[in-house]
Amino acid sequence: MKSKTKFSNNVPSQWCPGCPNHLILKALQNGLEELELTPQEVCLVSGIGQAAKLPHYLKGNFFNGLHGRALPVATGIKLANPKLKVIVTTGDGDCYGEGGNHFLHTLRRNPDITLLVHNNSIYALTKGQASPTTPKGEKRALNPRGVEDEPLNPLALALIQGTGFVARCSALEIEHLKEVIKEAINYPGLAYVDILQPCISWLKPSLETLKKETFFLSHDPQDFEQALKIALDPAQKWGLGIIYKNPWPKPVLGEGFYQHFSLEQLTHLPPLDLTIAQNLLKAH
Ligand SMILES: Cc1ncc(C[n+]2csc(CCOP(=O)(O)OP(=O)(O)O)c2C)c(N)n1
Ligand code: SF4
Ligand SMILES: [Mg+2]
Repeated sequence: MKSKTKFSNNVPSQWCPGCPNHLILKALQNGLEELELTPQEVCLVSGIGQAAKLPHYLKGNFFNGLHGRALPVATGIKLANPKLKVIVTTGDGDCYGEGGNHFLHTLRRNPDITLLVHNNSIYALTKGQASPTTPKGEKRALNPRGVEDEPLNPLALALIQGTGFVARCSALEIEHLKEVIKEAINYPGLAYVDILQPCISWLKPSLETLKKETFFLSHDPQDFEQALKIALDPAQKWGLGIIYKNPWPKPVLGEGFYQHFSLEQLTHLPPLDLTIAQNLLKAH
């Protein structure tokens, strides 16, 4: 794994030394380089949180917006310029909590973007409060008697919403992570990767737990029923790999628009919409 790529920049990192977010960044930079992409062809989109800082440290286009709002922005960017590789980097709080509504609707809309969730099961930036993926019973400063809610199962949710590419990776398995990221970027449609990312300051889960418990899955990722079983089975919660990859990708958001309308047909639209439509057709 190269430490310097054409996606490296010199922005000083605000992450704790030793945070596995550094490994996710490295896997992404190397993956993009191996795909022979240029910084001009990539657009990173994020909200707020430690995970959401990743676009600051990668050379390329980026949009750093409001907490939880990365997915609708990324969808808009992809529709406006379908040639860009659009990648969202977000945390479990940002994506499943504050942005839960956007997560749900992006899953069913199927824009052709890549979604990387740094899942440390806490709100790390704001000092370790419980997030939607914090295990039940876990004691936190604001939950001194333990979290009462059942954790969200975002992988199962993504599967039942018809997401074509669903994977679980570990930030500590950096080569594997890089390969899955490359496959996700090349997948036509929403490709979603939940990345187990221990936070070494607030310790969820510990590095040792992650190293000890994770294993590589060996099922057929084209088998939807098997994929759903894995996502629902607590005994498989440390299983890493592509859980599901639909070999018959669904149409992506916007595809119908580009395929079924000509510029002539669009001349009946009101002036503002016509300008947007012309730009879209030119970009495609
Ligand atoms: C609307 C809004 N609510 C709350 C916050 C405070 N806030 C900033 S980051 C964050 C949690 C981020 O958690 P996560 O997405 O899991 O990222 P991590 O820091 O764990 O990588 C919160 C609650 C905010 N900035 N904006
Ligand atoms: S607080 Fe946790 S997630 Fe944030 S940079 Fe430090 S180790 Fe990483
Ligand atoms: Mg988090």
